[in-house]
Amino acid sequence: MPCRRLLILDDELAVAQTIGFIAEAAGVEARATVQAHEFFRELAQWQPTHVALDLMMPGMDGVEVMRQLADYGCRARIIISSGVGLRVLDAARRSAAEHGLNIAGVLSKPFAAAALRALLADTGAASAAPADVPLVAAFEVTEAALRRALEQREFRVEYQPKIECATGAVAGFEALVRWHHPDAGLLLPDRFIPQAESSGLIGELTGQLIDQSLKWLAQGAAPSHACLSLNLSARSLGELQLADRIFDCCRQWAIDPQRLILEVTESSAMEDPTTALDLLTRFRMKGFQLSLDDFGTGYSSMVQLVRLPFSEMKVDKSFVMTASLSQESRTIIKSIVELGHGLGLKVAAEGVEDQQTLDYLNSLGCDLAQGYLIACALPGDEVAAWVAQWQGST
Ligand code: G
Ligand code: G
Ligand code: MN
Repeated sequence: MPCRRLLILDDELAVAQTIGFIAEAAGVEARATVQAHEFFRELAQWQPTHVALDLMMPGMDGVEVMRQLADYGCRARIIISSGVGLRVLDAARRSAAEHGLNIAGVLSKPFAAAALRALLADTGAASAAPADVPLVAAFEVTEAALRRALEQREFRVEYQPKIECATGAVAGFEALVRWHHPDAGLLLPDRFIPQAESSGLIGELTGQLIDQSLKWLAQGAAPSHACLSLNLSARSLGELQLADRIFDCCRQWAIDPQRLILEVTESSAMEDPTTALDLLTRFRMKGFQLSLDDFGTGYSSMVQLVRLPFSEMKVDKSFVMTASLSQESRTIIKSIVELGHGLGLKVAAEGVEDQQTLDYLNSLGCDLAQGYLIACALPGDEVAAWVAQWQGST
């Protein structure tokens, strides 16, 4: 049997893990997710041959997830599971099949391990789309493809909230780019930023994203004091006009430059510290804030770091995501918070996935937090509703 990969979406982690164990015991690789955001990320990156989807999830609509799967042209074999009655499951199966999805069958909860094994063993040989066909055809990110996408304005910014640890108040949003490709579906930045950099198109891409996100900020979906963080590529740090360009854009939309935080990574700031110092100084002189992203993963000289005019430091998510499990990660976070505060910087932690970690960060005096516990990156037109709901619950 060809290599089978099962991706599970079930809002109950224990159920998702149980399905995963049964699959693995049957020789199928499995990954469990509990949120649609995680699920679609894995879908794009891991390209499962099979998908197990819970239909009834509070706060998330399994039918909507199926519609999106159809939009992506998902070719994986889909197993629909749920505690609802068989008739509802069957209606869902028919609707999914009408959307062109490749349905392996339905699994009514509670289910027997054997029923799941039978559905996994069925690779749909009779169907037009064999299970080992990857979900998204290998899509090559070429310079021409990037140029076309820039012309067609296929790059869309999403916004991930950032809160104050101590009060839970919304402090700002990080702009994260996504590429909505008409055939390949949703592409995440790791798939195309390196190519945009090497083909010399990163400047134009950054320009479009700045226009888009500043316009969004000016429209007022975010609270009026909220900051907007923008990621700058290492390549952009050699472009001395960038500061003027962003400044002009602020003027166009009547945005106070102090509301913008420009994020650069530790390694890119250290690549050419002299040029970086020039550009970063110009940014600060124009009133922008500067953040040192992914801190703790690069190899920077402490001296260079102190010389560069940062206002914030972001603890890399690899430490934060593992804080509740690893004493080592907690020790690293504690040292970074102390270092940042010692240098007079605000410290933000990204990758906060559980309450225990947020409590720990708060006990250290860490200023800001960002992560799936709070929210994932949201489309611009969903932010106002998220803010209202967040403010109502804190
Ligand atoms: O959510 P996520 O997969 O979006 O982001 C992955 C990486 O892509 C992060 O390291 C982030 O810094 C980078 N990234 C996201 N948006 C942008 C952008 O607009 N410009 C640049 N240069 N990098 C970005
Ligand atoms: O710019 P930077 O490398 O810091 O980009 C942040 C990245 O982290 C993005 O890819 C974003 O989607 C991702 N991210 C944000 N919050 C979390 C989280 O809580 N857990 C995980 N695993 N990733 C996160
Ligand atoms: Mn970032």
